This record gives sequence, C-alpha cells and structure tokens, in this order.
Amino acid sequence: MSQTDEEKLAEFEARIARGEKIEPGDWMPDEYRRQLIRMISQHAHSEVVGMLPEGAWITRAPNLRRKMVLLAKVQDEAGHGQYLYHAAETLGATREQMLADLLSGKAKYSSVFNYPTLTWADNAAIGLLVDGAAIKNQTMLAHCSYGPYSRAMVRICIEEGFHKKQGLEMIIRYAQGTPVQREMMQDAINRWWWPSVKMIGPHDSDSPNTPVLKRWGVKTKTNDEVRQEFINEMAPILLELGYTLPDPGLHQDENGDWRHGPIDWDEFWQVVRGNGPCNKERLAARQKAHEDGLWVREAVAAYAEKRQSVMAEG
Ligand code: FAQ
Repeated sequence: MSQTDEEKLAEFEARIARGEKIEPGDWMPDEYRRQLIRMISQHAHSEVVGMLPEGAWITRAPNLRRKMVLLAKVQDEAGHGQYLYHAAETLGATREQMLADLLSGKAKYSSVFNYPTLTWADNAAIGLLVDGAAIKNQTMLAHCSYGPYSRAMVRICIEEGFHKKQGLEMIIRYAQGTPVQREMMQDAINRWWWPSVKMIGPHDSDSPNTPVLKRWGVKTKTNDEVRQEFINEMAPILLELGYTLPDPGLHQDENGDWRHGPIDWDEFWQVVRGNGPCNKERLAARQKAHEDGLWVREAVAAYAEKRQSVMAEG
C-alpha cells in the first residue's frame, strides 16, 4: 500500500527526530529540497567569491611563509566551493544553472565578501573574524539533517579551523609589533568587525527561513544565537590583546555574555542587494574567470566526446 504525503512527512520528521541523516535518494518534502538548494548554493558561491578579497594579496605577501599560507587558504576555499556544489547537485541542482545564477547576479552570496582588503592586516582580520564567524555557523551545520551537506561541513570546518588560527597568529604578532603595525591591525579590525557580525544573518525576527530550517534540523541554532557565540568568543580575545572594537554599545552583561550595540541593518541590506563597496568588482572578476576558463571547458567536452566515439567504435 502506498503511503500518503502526510505519512511520508511524518516518517521523514521522525527520522530527523531520531538524529538520522536524510540521504539524496530518500523521500523529502519539496520545501526541504528547495531550502537546501538555496542555502548550499549560496554557501558554495560564498566560498568561490570569498577567494577574491584575500586572493588579491597573494602577489603582495610580505614573505614566502605568508605567501604559502595564503595560497593554501585560498586554494582550500576553491575546494570548499567544489564540495558544496557537489552537495547541491545531489538534490537535483545543476552546476550550469547555479553558475549562471551567480554570474548573472541573480544568486546571493555572503555580504561579507563585498568589502575591500586595503592592507595586509585585512587578511589577519578575515582569518580570525570572517572564518571565525563562518566556523560558528558551520560547526552547527556539520550536525545538520542532510547527509551530504553535513559531511561536507565536517571537512570544511577542519580546514577553516586552520584558517582561523593563521588569522589569530597574525593578529597576535601585530599586537606585539610597532605602533604603526598595531594601528594597521586596529584599522583592519575596525573595518571587518561589523561585516563579520552581520554575515551571520539578520536578527531572528527578520529571518523568514530559520523556523522551517530549525524544524527540519538544518539549523539547530538561530542567527542571533550563533552571533552571540561569535561575539562571546571574539570580544575577549581582541580586548585582551589591547585592541578596541568599533561598537560603543559593547558590554558584558550579568550572565557574562558580550552584548553588541545597535546593528546598521540598512547598510547590510544595501550590500545584499548589490550596492556594497565591491559587489560589481566581485561579479566582474567571476565573469572574467568564467570567460577565461572557456577553453578548458571546451577541451574537456571535446575529450569526452572523442573518448565516447572511440569506445563506441570498440
Ligand atoms: N549575505 O532567513 P535568513 C565563509 C539572506 S562561508 C547575503 O536568516 P537563512 C567561508 C538570506 O539568504 C560564508 N545574504 O536566511 C570563507 C535570505 O535570502 P533568500 C557563507 C544573506 O538562510 C571565509 C535572507 O537574507 N556561509 O565565510 C546573508 O536562514 C573566509 C533572509 O535571511 C554560509 O553560506 C548574508 N550574510 O540564514 C570563505 C553558510 N544573511 O535566500 C573565504 C550557510 C542572510 O531567502 C574567506 N548558510 N542573507 O533570498 C547559512 O547558514 C544561512 O543561509 C545564513 C542565513 C545564516 C547565512
């Protein structure tokens, strides 16, 4: 006897409640599939666009060790994009469509990558703050209910942990440096603090996707809960090192939580809508990379065609 949709949904939700992973061939509600494709493809695009702000500094690294570390980090981000595009493909999304949506400006990617990297110290700020915020969110997603996404997240979190440590190491070195070096690091922290706090997503009251994502075990925490964890970790580290944070409202409450002041969400939505300082530059860079890669795609397609005809001839 075939099950009704209500019965399938009840079984699906019972599996999630038991902590089982949902796998690609399993029955899932259309909305679960849609939400995952939305989120995973945005995440993949973020990794790929996220290579650009730091990638701009590879040729200007201050020494060979720093260059090797930065190269490895940016290369990791390309790999993360690949894992994530694959995870979205398991849900029926095609690589071609996802890329077309990114290149046309239709698809979203993280707001945080639309700011410029003005000095070498920005790479330190990105390592600690942007990777630090990404890890808080992704450690949660490593426990999500969709198998391919959660497994991709486990690998990604291990690599992001290294990214965060190299950022912290640089921030500590700058703290021990000359007044000019400290000032350069402080300036980078001032510029990356708020974009990092905002990248975790809008307040829960303005987050339409969170309820359904929580119901089906994709998110296990809300945006504000993740943000609180992030600020609780970062504020003491940076203050202890003698830096300041650009939030006059920041204070520790009676429970020990570091509370932030008002967030400028208008600025965030401007960036999300394509009007941030570097949105156009980022999109143009991805479009150029896609055009420059045309000969590779053509060569791969020609090879595949040739191979097929040779095999057909036996
Ligand atoms: N930027 O209802 P919610 C990284 C959109 S990876 C742009 O709260 P949700 C690694 C959201 O899409 C960083 N748009 O949405 C790295 C939705 O619009 P839609 C990326 C944003 O999904 C480090 C609308 O606002 N991480 O950094 C942003 O429940 C260093 C309403 O929002 C991920 O993608 C934003 N910041 O929560 C690489 C993790 N926030 O789609 C290089 C996976 C929200 O309905 C260097 N994603 N929006 O039209 C998630 O965890 C979630 O999607 C959130 C947003 C938490 C980002």
